[in-house]
Amino acid sequence: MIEAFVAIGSNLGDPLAQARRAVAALATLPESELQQASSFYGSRPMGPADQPDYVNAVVRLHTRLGPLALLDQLQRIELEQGRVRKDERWGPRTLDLDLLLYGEEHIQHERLTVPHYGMKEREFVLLPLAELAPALVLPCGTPLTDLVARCPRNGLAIIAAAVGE
Ligand code: A4P
Ligand code: MG
Repeated sequence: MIEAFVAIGSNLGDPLAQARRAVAALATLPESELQQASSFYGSRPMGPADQPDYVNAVVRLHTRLGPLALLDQLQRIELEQGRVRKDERWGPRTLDLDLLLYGEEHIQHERLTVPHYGMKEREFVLLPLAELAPALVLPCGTPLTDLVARCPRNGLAIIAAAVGE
């Protein structure tokens, strides 16, 4: 089994419910076991400010799926749960599932970059990840604690307990 970490992000409709549904869906992935889910965090939007705050979380999986098969599964969940119909047209995506880490692997594929390109600077990824794996060392050799120490919090706050707690 490979240990993988997946980031969840949502900022539309009922983002907390959306994020909880995502954890439930990730618990049913084939050839995989959900090990742990972080608390749910409220976060200010990175990028354009004229959008609602996000709910973010991270989960730890053990999986036998290859990285692209896992990405396929994440994108299937995004499609099944992340899009809502508004006035008979597809609304904006409400769920983002990013593969942060896949074991120790560095992956450069047209569909997949692992470690995820933005994870080292994003408080809404680093803090939930540190909750699950405080002693984690990234494949590049950087301890997660170093990244957390230098990352501004931008108002990040726990808004709900982890699933199962
Ligand atoms: N792709 C490549 N590598 C990966 C990976 N490691 N995991 C490709 C997942 N996908 C990966 O993704 C576009 C393509 O990236 C996919 O087709 C896949 O093959 P997408 O999810 O369709 O597009 P996106 O999410 O709009 O783009 P991107 O660049 O992933 O956006 P970000 O960087 O994720 O930003 N603010 C807060 N507070 N919290 C958030 O969660 N999220 C975003 C989205 C902006 N601001 C935010 C948050
Ligand atoms: Mg994304």
